[in-house]
Amino acid sequence: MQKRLNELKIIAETKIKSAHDLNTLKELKVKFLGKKGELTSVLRGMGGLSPEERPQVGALANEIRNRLESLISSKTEELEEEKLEKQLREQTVDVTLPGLPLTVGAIHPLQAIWEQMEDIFIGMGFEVAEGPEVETDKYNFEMLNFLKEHPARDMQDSFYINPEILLRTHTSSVQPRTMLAKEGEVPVRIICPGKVYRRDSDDATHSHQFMQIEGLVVDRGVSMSELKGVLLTFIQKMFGKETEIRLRPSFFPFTEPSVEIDIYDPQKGWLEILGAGMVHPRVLEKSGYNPEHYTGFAFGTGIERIAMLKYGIDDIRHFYNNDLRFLRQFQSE
Ligand code: 2U9
Repeated sequence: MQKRLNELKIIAETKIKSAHDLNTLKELKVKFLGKKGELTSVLRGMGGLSPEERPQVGALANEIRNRLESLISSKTEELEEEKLEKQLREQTVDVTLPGLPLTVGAIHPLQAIWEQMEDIFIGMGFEVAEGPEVETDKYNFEMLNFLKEHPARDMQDSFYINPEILLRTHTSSVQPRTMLAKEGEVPVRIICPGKVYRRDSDDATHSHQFMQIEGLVVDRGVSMSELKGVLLTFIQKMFGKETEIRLRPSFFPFTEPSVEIDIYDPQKGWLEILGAGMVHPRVLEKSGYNPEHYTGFAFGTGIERIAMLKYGIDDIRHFYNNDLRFLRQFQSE
């Protein structure tokens, strides 16, 4: 039996030493040392040995097991190291190869104008206020002094969900919400940017959905000259500090007096850019501000309109088509 064990040892040693990969090594471990392996099967015959022989054979079998186990583990280490080295050799990075081009996105021109306008007004002490796009008749029309028969209230001009609820037609609905929340506290100095919806047919200058920024200031002693100063500052920061403006009389239900503001373009002449006015006393009153004590001014413009004037864009639909040839022109903005 000792002879059989020594033979087994020599065969196993030779095979382990000449193994070329980790899988073969695993198989050899099972073959020689596993539960159904060759060493175990030789040891099963120990029952037939004399009591003197048994400890000697047992000791030899243990010695062989230990020897084979340590041989397998050192060979495993050796093969793993070889495998790793091979991998490292094959995976060397050639740092001289050209890199993959990175595609860099650009801020959408409407987003850029939105952020620029926010920055300018925040710089003049305004806060940004937001409200829902699905609005009630109360905040979209009633609180802003639109009479019941005003054409904007017509089902044909606005997207109604039911007779009381519609998609807001201007961000002016945010202002009465903010004023009511302030419960008569002053100053109110807010801008309201956001999407608005009108039931228009889309063409080069109209879209059923566009973006506005409207602003509102309410305090004691707010005047038309402050309105003009704030809006001239905004316009000159947006279009250049030499830009000239003019004010024309206009009409909005929520302001009295109302004006439209034009900027002067040497090639195109006067271009309308903003609507504005002193907040109508009835509008102040409805939102909890006594018009005997407080006055206010408000203004509004389309973000698309500002972007079209600033970048010389002639069709509003360019903003929504996501044509990369158009959008890439704003890469460095
Ligand atoms: C309250 C009181 C007054 C907001 C104002 C305008 C003038 C205006 C339009 C211009 C073109 C928006 O993009 S547009 O359709 N807006 O001309 N908006 S004053 O006045 C308010 C708002 C809220 C409580």
